[in-house]
Amino acid sequence: MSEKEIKKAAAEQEVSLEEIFQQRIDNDEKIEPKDWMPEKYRQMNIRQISQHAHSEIVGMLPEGNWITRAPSLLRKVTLLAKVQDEAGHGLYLYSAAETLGISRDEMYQQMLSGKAKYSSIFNYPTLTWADIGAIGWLVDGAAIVNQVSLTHTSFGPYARGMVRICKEESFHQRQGYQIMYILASGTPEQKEMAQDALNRWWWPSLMMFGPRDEDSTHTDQSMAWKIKIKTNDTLRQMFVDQVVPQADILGLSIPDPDLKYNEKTGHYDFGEIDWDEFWQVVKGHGMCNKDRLDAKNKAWDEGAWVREAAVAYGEKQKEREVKKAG
Ligand code: BYC
Repeated sequence: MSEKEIKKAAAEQEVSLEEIFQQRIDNDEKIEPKDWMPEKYRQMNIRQISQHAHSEIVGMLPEGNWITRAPSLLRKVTLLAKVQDEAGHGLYLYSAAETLGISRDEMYQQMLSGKAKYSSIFNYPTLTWADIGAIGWLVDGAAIVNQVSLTHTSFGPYARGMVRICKEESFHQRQGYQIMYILASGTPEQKEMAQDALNRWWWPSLMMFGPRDEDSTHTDQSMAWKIKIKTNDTLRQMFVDQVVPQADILGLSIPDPDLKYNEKTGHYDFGEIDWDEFWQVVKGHGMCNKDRLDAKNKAWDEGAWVREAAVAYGEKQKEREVKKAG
């Protein structure tokens, strides 16, 4: 609904533009880039989509770290494909955010300067091959829970991007789970490696869903505008309920003494997350925050000649076309 159309509808119904916009959201209509939207809706989408894009791009680093050390050619090819998929996800997401009127350069600079956030999970190191299994199983598993719900988000380009991303994440989750399965059913040392990776990645994976609902800044407005479809705590619980039986199949134990199935609620109760650690990581003081930003800045600086060459090539092509049309 363009500005002209929404103004007409608002005048006819004698309500504000915001009310018509809310009616559209309540009717599950998708909001498209050229539609009228409240400025805050635009900004909230830019924030979430660009942070999501940065997470995909920064998320390539801990896994990329293992491409040269994958234990077989098959594992190497699979990991390479996965890491490449993450780059693709970042690109779809930057494109979706660009339709809201911000340039990719601006978003990217916000990430490189540390102004924009990316998921806390990527500030933890990948110490062993089992970490690649744990990331696929838990991190991509958590991402799927969140992103399946986001396929119903109200902003059209974001919702459509999520459909494809979820399909690819599903392959990522399976490759991770398969790595864990092989290790967990291998030698005692391999099983120990898998358990160690689960011990280190469990709590950070739960933190991916963000602060508790009562501490979340954006949830209320985000839910009202259907930018978010489910709250942080609801998604976190869905993830725990999904993963506990998977850990049982692996014969691994989840590092939480308070984890227990609750007959009354039909869900697993779980222990308290270390919120101090979460906020430390979010504020830039995690184990790898500095390394990640240094690596992205280095790649940006060293890639300057590629960008310059691409622009020069584009200009040459254009000149040639003009001459041809001539
Ligand atoms: N890490 O009001 P809240 C992937 C921030 S990629 C860092 O609840 P919101 C993958 C939050 O930004 C996974 N910061 O926020 C890639 C806010 O700060 P600002 C990425 C966090 O937005 C490669 C403040 O805390 N997925 O899976 O309503 C390989 C208050 O929070 C985090 C997405 O981005 C965090 N974990 O809810 C493998 C999904 N949590 O912005 C896998 C899309 C919160 O006011 N995003 N903060 O300065 C979302 O669904 C939501 O943005 C969140 C947070 C649930 C993450």
